[in-house]
Amino acid sequence: MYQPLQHVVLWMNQVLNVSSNFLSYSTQFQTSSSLSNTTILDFDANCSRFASEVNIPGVKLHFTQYVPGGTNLSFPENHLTCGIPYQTVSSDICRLAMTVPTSESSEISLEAWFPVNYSGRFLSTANRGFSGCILYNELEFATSLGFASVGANNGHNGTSGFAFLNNPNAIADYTYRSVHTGVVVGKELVKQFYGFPFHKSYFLGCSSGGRQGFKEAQDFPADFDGIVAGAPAFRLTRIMSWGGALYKATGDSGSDTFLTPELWAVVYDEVLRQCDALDGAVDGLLEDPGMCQFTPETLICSKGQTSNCLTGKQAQTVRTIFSPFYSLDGQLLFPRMQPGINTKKQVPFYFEGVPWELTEDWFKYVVYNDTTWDGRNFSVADAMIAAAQNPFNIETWEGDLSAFAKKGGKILTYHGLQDFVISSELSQLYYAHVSRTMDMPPRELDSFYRLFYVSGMDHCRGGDGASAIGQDVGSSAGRDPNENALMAMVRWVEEGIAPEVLRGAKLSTDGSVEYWRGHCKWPKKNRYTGHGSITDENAWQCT
Ligand SMILES: [Ca+2]
Repeated sequence: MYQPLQHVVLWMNQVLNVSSNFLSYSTQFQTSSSLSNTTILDFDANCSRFASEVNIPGVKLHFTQYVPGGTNLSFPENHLTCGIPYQTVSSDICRLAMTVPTSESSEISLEAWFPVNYSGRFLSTANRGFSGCILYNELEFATSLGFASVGANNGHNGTSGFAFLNNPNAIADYTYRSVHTGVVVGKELVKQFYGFPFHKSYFLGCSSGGRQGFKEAQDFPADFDGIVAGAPAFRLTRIMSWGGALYKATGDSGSDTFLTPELWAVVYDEVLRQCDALDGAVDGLLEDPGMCQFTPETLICSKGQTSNCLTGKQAQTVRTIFSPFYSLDGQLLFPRMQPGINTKKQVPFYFEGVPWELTEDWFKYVVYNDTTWDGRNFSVADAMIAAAQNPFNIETWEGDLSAFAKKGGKILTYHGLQDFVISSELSQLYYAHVSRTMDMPPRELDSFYRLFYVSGMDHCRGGDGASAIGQDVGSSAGRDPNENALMAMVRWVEEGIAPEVLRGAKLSTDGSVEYWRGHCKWPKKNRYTGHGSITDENAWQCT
């Protein structure tokens, strides 16, 4: 057992600037530049020494590395498909890299990044897609805010689903075990490294990571005090099938049902013409896509018209995409793609005339264990087989969050209204499911579970609107809880002040704020009051 050193405690006190009032420590902390050189040297030495002192059964620590703030850290061993070859680290950290077994024949790669300017808070990052990738950018985001953070590789390396082939252990790691194992180990490492335990525990993730956050709330309610989960991939098998269904709707690029990027641009203009003003403001953003019952038939070519218009078959393609996806026996498999995705700027990969890679991977490597399965043959019958299979309950659709709520846990979830990967309607379906399962109306769910829709946000980030809510390293206008979703969660957990709106910034390319907009807490919707500039957040009202 690592023994806390006197100077560790001393610099902890220096960093935290607290003594007896630890729990009331606010969301502010000192930057490492205000620490003395002696403190940094001690931290560096402790980081090096820790490699021989860590003692957790099963954990194989490969190295520890002191990383001074400003270092551009490269990851030569990171799988190329992960797309994170390097990461600038803004604060002084101790980096620990290890493997941890998850069964007799499986393991995760785990990294722990422990900042000098530790706020006393633990945080787990998550993953994306099928990725077996440690999200170093999210570790940087969290450590820059003072969290002692961990990130794991989901039990495999790279973004392909190939690792799942005849390998239930890899699927179990992906579904729940990688994150949970990382949390158990990470929390113990925090205690051994800093010499005293964290006081609150947090989760940050989006997409597959959003699903991992809800999986934790459902199955391991003690793991976190606060969970920030974006665009959660609930109903994962159905997302895979929906991808197959969307491809079948468009057909191959040569088929008469297919729309070119030029035609998708025409469709987007028509969506805005029909629905942009429904929220009171013609600003290129739909605040409430639920009000948009899009009629693509207005785009059918008039006699003699040969461009910028659709055939009847193409209009059917668009109508199918903006309609729910049903099973053979009439059950809802997946909600519609919400209107308002900007298909003028970017045609979603579902519409590109080839089967979506993840759909093919899921059916090849999980559903059928058949590497010859061809996404062009996808049918609704396949969707039903996949949904019934639901390995390790990856659907993450449990509606009872009472264990998590009872211990005081909080969930803040957000979903972009321009999300072209996971329909934003999925989040309100899950919200309604929890509401009915727990017999709680929204005003009671508010005590522990809040959903915010973010207009003009693509999948997890980006988009045309005020989408920088403080969810990742490139989507933050500040550290203040009023401008940062993660710090808003901290304030909710530690001070009991829950966010009524989630403020988002529209960032220009140089990172400056063009305007703010307050995103409403579901089921309220944003509406322009008609008074003041459209880019003035006070000109909008949640009703
Ligand atoms: Ca609008």
